[in-house]
Parts: sequence; C-alpha cells; structure tokens
Amino acid sequence: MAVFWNTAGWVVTGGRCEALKDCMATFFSESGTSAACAEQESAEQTLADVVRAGLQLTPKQLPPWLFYDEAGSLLFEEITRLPEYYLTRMERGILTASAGAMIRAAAGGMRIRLVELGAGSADKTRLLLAAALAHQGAVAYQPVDVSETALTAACERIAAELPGVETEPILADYTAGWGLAEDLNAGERQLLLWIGSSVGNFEPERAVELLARINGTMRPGDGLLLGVDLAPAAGGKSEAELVVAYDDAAGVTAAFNRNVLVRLNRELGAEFEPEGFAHRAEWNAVESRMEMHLESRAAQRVWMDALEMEVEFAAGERLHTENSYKYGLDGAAELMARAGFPVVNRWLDAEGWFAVMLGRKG
Ligand code: AVJ
Repeated sequence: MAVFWNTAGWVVTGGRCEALKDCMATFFSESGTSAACAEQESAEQTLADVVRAGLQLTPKQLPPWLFYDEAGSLLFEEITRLPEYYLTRMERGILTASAGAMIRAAAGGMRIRLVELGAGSADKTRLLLAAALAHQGAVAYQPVDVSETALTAACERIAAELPGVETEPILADYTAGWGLAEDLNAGERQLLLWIGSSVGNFEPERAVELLARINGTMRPGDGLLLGVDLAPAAGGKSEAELVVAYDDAAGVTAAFNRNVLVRLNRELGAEFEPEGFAHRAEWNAVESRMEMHLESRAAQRVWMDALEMEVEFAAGERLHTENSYKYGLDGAAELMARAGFPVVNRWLDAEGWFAVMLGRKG
C-alpha cells in the first residue's frame, strides 16, 4: 500500500472503493475523523491561503487545480467531448490502437502494476487496464486524485466493467508527496501513468522535479507513460487549431474558467460576478504554453468574506488561471530523461498532434 503526504501534512493511505465512501459519509455527517477525512477539513484553510496569496500577486493568479470542484470536474468532462478539444479524442485514439503494445513494452515480459496521477474519471485508463488484464489476467491499479467523487465513480465503474482489476484508490494531492509502494512483488514492474496532458499544467522545471522525486521511489525497469500535447509545428497543428481548443464556440471552456469564481463565492463567501470577467485563451509562443485568464470587464472591487479581504480589479486587468505547456517530441524526451525516465517508445496520432511516450528507469 502506498503512503502519501498531503499539503496539510496528513498521511493518507490507499483504500478500497468502500473505504472512500465511508470517509465521505463521515465527513458530511461531521462525526469522527479518519486521516483522509481530516485532510478534507483542513482543505478549506488551504484554499483560503492559496487564494489570498494568489490575489495579492502582480499579475493576479490562481493555481489551475482550483477548477476541479464538482461542477468544474463535470465541465471538464464536457470539454473533453467538444469538437474543438482534440486532446482527449486523439489520446484515446492512440490508446485504442496501441494500449496492448504499451503494456507489453512497459512490462518487458514481467507482471505489471499501474499507478495513475490525477486519475479523474479514469475513462481512457480503462483501455490500458483492459490491455493489462489481457497481458496477465489480473492487475493492481492505484488511481491518485484529489477528488473523492471522481475516485469513487472511477472505482465503481472499473469494478463493474473490469473485474480482475484490483483498484486501490488514493485520495491525495500527488504534488505534495510520494511514498514507496510497500507491497511490491519481486518480478513485478510499476508503470506510472500521467496521461491527459496534465503535465502541461506544470512549469517544466516543476514537472521534472515531481517526476524525479517519484522516480526515486521506483525500481530500475519501472516505467512512466506520459501523455503529451505537442506544440504547434509545421506539419502538425496550427496555432489557431490549438487556441480554439481552449476557446470553444459553445463557451464551455469559458464557463470552466469562470467556475473558479463561482467556487470562491461558494467556498469563501466571495462576491464575484462571474459575467463581469471575460474568458481569454492565448498562445504564448515564448513560453510554449496556452494561457487562460479572466479579464475584468470594468473597474471593480470584490469582497471575500472568509478572507476578510477586498480585492480590486482595474478595467482590463487579468487574473491568470492556467498554463498549459506544449512540447516538441525532443523537448518531451528531454524532460523525461532529466527526470530519470529515458524514452524507450512513443506513439503518435496520424497527424502528429499528440504523443504518448514511454520512459524507463535505468
Ligand atoms: C486537464 C490540464 C490537460 O490543459 O488542456 C482544458 C485542462 N483547460 N481546457 C488542458 C483544460 C482548459 C487540460 N488539462
């Protein structure tokens, strides 16, 4: 069982679907506290601190994990079905075509177990889990996520559709800490999954740091499967095709972006008028990243009750809500090598827009 240290310093251990559900029940009835539930109670403090700090920066900024409350997670699921949001569709196509080859390459003739960072609904992961079942009959799977709802749903769906997968959900912020899996069998390899282009939310240096830290807990032969959204390039996607993926015609991404304000209203007693901010999505070629901002349509002051603080926006002032870094194939390979996972295989869609890369600890 893996052990994680979350931001609040609590130790969170993996459990079964049932354990997570128990924890939620405990949390909502406010009676009793387990480690995972205690984490939820201190989350409010963390949210207040993070928001206070971010709104005092110039320019103002908030971390992208704030998008994923329950409504935000649903909006993100909706984004993944948008015609403009090619990322999920292309990655799913790549996994559909090559999950078997990926699992075989990662396993190298041994048994394999899977750990997933930010598993969310684990929808695409099921392709890999099915391939692992075909490869070895049964497989251990540890999804790590900060969302209890997402973990529970993923867990239940896997139990119903893929018996043979032994799911050990871990409610934790994977950026905060990492512990050794203690029950590894000899002759078994771990495969760390970080798909969905989530690596894009991290500064490249922070991504290397996080992966290197995890690499330090793994054994030679263990692998990393990384989903990478490729930067615009001749012969690949154009800048315009990239930008519309973050500024869709139906306005779902705009709602996803503004949802962070809705969340602050609910959880911190803030008084944002979400429509008072315009959704902005821009390609920053210098940094090789998509950026999302909320741009104040007018000069305004917003009271935040839980912070006992008023925040002031000038007309046109921006709140930076997300970076989504894009890599070239060489850049992605370099990042993986620096983290201790030199690339051994890679799979791309036919148009060269998205890559799934396998690295292996030497
Ligand atoms: C979940 C981080 C991969 O950056 O494409 C989608 C989040 N932001 N639309 C991404 C997101 C705006 C997404 N990731």
